[in-house]
Amino acid sequence: MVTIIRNAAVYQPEYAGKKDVMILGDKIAAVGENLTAEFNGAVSVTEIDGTGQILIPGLIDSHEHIMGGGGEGGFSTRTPEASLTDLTMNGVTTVVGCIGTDGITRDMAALLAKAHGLEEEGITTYVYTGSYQVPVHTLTGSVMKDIMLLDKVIGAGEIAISDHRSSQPSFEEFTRIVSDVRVGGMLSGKAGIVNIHLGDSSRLMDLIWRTVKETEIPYSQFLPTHVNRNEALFQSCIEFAKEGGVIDFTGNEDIDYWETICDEVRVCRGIGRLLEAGASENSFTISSDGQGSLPVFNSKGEYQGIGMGKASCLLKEIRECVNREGLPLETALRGITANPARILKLSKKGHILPGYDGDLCLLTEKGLELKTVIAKGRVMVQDGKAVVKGTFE
Ligand code: FWO
Ligand code: ZN
Repeated sequence: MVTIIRNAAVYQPEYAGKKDVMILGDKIAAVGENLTAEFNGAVSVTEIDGTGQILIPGLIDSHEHIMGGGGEGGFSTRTPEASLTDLTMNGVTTVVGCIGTDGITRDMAALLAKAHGLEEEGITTYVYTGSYQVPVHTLTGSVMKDIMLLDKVIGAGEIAISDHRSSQPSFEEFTRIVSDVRVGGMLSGKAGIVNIHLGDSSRLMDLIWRTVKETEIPYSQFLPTHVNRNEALFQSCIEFAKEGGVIDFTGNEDIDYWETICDEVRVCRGIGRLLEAGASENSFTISSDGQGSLPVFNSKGEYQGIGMGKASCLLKEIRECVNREGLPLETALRGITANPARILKLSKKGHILPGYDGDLCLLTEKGLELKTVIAKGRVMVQDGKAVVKGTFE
């Protein structure tokens, strides 16, 4: 299978000019000008005209509830799982699945099965072991074993802190988990990332700060998420990023509504502020929290209502970064390509370079509308329509 995309504006995510990109099998074979493939007719070559379009790496969503989550308002508020096209129709070709508040009716066996299913359907999947809860609910009985022995497990999460739904881990419990994840990652050549769910409480990033100040554990072990959920939390997270940590913004499809009920920081403005404060353009990721619940509680912790995250927020946030915040496209794109690839140690993802996986998206130059999605060399979306669907779609 050979595909050549011609004359697109290539963002690797660094802007590389108008280029052709050749995909051979499931890998990017070449990036250059006037590329030709000579196979003496033995292999058919598909040509895609990228004129007037932007070619970017397939999106990496580092935090998505692929098998559903939620339930904070009772069983009828459990959220549905992601179908293949919930991801591909929004440009996502790599996803890290996680479990949230409900670590009982959602478990690691089911999460892994869902991740394997999506992989069979054509995209790349990983998972975090655990859920909000401490002790961590693993598959093998040990965080370290899960990371070392289960291919898809690249870390632990989303472990909840500073939240009324958290297990309220002590400092000792918390640092034990983080050190197990660190050593498990080290021994298996994986990232060993602890994906931390940050809640709305005034304790903010306290447990993470204490860990990096009082132990030998480096900033790079953490990927705290929902950093933009309120102003005070975001300020602490800016400091974390300035000191070399990476922080994960949660995209929001309906920020105009959320801004009226809380002081959530708009993702594009948050990234703008982060860079103005002197943090590196490698210091942030954006994830969707897709299929996760977005419950609303009042100040007494009483449940008020619920929404659901969607992978569609990712490209929407990129458009806002460019159109509303005036950020360069290549900087904004880092948050869903190069940066998650680096922090999660996905060495074949997140860049348009020879030898990397054939995960690509074509967007219109004007409007940044998604037209084509290729995952591991296979066209999944064409002219904005899904040409490959999940088994029951
Ligand atoms: C956030 C996932 C939250 C689930 O605080 O953490 O609940 O288990 O599906 N969502 N609880 C949403 C905010 C960032 C708005 C989750 C969810
Ligand atoms: Zn969360």
